[in-house]
Amino acid sequence: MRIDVITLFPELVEQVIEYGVVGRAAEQDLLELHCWNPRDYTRDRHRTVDDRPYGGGPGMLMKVQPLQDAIAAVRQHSAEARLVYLSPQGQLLNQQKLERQVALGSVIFLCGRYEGIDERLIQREVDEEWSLGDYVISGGELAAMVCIDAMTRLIPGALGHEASARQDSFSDGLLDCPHYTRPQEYLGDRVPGVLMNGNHREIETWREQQALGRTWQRRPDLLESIELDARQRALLDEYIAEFEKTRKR
Ligand code: 4FN
Repeated sequence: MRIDVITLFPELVEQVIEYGVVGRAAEQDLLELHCWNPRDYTRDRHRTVDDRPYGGGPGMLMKVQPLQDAIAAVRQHSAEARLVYLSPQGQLLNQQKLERQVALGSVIFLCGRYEGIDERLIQREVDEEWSLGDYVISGGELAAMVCIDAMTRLIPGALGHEASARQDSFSDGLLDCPHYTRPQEYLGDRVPGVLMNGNHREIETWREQQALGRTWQRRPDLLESIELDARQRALLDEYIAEFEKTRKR
């Protein structure tokens, strides 16, 4: 899979292939990352990449011509790729959107800086707008790096066998169950007994029930987009009944 990134900070974005899962995927040529700096497409002596907003006001915008030329240059290599602008106006990103994009193949990420880019450029060039969440950040680069990490994990062969199995369990759309490691007793708190008894069927059921219950308690919005089977429904009902009981005491 090829990912192109248009950014004023290519050295920042390229860091993402220096470490961990993404690093190994790049080494194995499962991921090909290319950065394009609009500054390399400027035509003035000062290599200007920002410009003033019409209508006045504080802040600058990204200058149109260098961006336009950088986009044209990427398009020569990735003609068919989707161009995604990372911006707070975008659709909130989730695992499903990332899965779809990986299935489609190559993508070009456009990273904003300053106050963003000219609206006409968005209309002409941008296929999709994605947002990581509702907070102010300084540029789209960290958002692009999150997308690159999350997408790489979905490339077949990028994860080892064990991590791949874990990934599959994430894609059921539920939150994770709680996890425990040594010591068995930490500041007087003991590890749940079920995890110590070696009965793997029972452990699996407990974990699934915890995942369902915690999703119900902390992210009920996630449950609405999942179809629970009868067994899961029963496990969740039992969790809820137990919760209501201990709440009254
Ligand atoms: N951010 C908000 C409202 C208005 C502006 C911002 C903001 C970087 C170029 C965009 C932000 C958030 C999630 C990219 C935020 C994202 C960005 C993202 C982003 C510089 C202009 C800017 C109401 C969300 C707080 C700066 C809300 N996911 N402007 O952050 O690029 O991808």
